[in-house]
Amino acid sequence: MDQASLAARLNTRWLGRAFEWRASCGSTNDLAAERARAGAPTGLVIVADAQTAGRGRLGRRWHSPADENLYLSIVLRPTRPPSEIPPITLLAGAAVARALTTFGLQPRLKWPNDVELVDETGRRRKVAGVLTEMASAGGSALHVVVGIGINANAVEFPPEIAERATSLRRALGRAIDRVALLAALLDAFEPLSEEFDRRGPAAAVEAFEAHAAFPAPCRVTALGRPGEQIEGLALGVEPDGALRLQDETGQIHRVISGELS
Ligand code: BT5
Repeated sequence: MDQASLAARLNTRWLGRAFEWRASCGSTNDLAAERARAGAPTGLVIVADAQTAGRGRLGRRWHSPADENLYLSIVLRPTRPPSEIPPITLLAGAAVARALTTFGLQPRLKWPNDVELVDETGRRRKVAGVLTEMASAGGSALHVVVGIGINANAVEFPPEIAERATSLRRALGRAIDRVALLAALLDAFEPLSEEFDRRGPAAAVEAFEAHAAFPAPCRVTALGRPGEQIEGLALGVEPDGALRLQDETGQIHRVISGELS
């Protein structure tokens, strides 16, 4: 993947116009943070064909085999305060969903950071994930790194995720061009990111909800507290990005960070 072939497909003004490609790296999020600390501009995109230490949330692993899929990180320098940054995860999910829609798919977003496709048996399978990381100082966000992994052409998955993962290739029945996927993603993300800078989290929540299925029965585990679970109905997303959840007694909870199952 090179800058010229990406540039030829991109319709963005600033997103992906600075671009770095690696055959392999540990995690594109780490590389992007390093570039951001060294002064990289907003909109820098780093892509690796393989990651040796691809990460999810809470130190989980992101399965990142070579040459099949898309692993990228975007450096942003948002104008919003640090407290408003977490919903960028919702925004990125919406960008992935919009990009997949251009391939004829009907993605579903699962709060806060999963992109899923429904397979032929009705099972929801994860096709992409988002990991947003931020550096802030003195009440402002210095930079944000938005990491996105999309299973593009993987056909096989390791046993621990085989039941829950899928790829564009599996869903479409044909291999897809990763440059075209990346261009579609960046084209979708740029206007969303501009709207986020103007309107803040509300813009992220609206974009997210357009591809999410609410109300949805679910069980929520508070992040980092595996023993604490609430069962109920996910009703939607609050203006600040928190999940609105109704438990069995009818009480409404705001879940700021957690995981749905
Ligand atoms: C995520 O975390 O879904 C965020 C994934 C972000 C990956 C990108 S790749 C580019 C950039 N550089 C990085 O190092 N990371 C970002 P989380 O919600 O914690 O989900 C992780 C869980 O998803 C794992 O524990 C597995 O169960 C499952 N999983 C791992 N790899 C997967 C894959 N390739 N496809 C589907 N599910 C996977």
